Amino acid sequence: MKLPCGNRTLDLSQPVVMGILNVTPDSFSDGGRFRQKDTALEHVRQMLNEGADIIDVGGESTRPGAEAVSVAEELDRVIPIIEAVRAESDVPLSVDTSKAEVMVEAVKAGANLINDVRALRGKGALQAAVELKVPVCLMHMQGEPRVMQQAPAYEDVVAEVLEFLRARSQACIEAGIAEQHIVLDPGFGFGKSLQHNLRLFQQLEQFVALGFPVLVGVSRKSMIGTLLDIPLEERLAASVALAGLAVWLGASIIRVHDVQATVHAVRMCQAIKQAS
Ligand code: PT1
Repeated sequence: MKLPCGNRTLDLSQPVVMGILNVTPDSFSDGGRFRQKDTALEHVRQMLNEGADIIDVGGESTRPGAEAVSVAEELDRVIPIIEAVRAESDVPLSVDTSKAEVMVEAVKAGANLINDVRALRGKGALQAAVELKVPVCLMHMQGEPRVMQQAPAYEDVVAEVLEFLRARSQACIEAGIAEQHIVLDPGFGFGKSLQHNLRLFQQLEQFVALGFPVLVGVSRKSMIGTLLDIPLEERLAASVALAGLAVWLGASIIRVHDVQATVHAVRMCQAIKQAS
């Protein structure tokens, strides 16, 4: 499978690593926007050196408890960074947003893929994505980040998330998005208990069987923290193990903080998977 990305194409016949670039303000630093841009560019260069195939730029935190941000604030965070990365590299860039305005401006600034944790259900988002003609990642989330972990509930989490993604991909195709432009994501940690997340991961092959490339994002998430009772800084080994397992189960895009370790794990697992 190939995802067209501007001048380039992202070849998904082998799994690829997506490096996370958060451009949400860090309450512990007050570097200002200029230093933030420098820091972001440095981080992108490092991830590219470590073998990232695509960089995901996000200006809205969607971790549990996070508050919504305004369109103006999100544009302000994300657009200058996309422009700056694009000025020095033709790396495939995705924009992690649910807002139509941000999608439009981000693609104008050089983004190649829309990564939407709300699966284009936001106001104007589906129409914007249709008109922009770029690939989209549709993710499942129950509720909204601020409250999604309060009481996640399903009768059958696998069946419900599968049905949601099947319905959303169908709606996108009917609205005019090309079938070859769709990526699906079960949305680990988004309105899911530990047991829900474990079950979804165990059944990842059912998501792969829907016929679209599957993105998996579990890097440093609380499903690891809760199961192992360890803080964020100690979740590298488990994150890398899950990346390898995701590849084994057929995932195409692995979204991570720790690019180098993940690239090594992904390559080894893929080599074993394909050995003849
Ligand atoms: C993801 C993802 C994302 N995750 C896609 N985009 C985040 N396509 C942002 C926790 O439980 O998995 N797929 N964009 C980050 N969101 C979270 C959610 C971070 C849960 C942490 C947790 O710790």
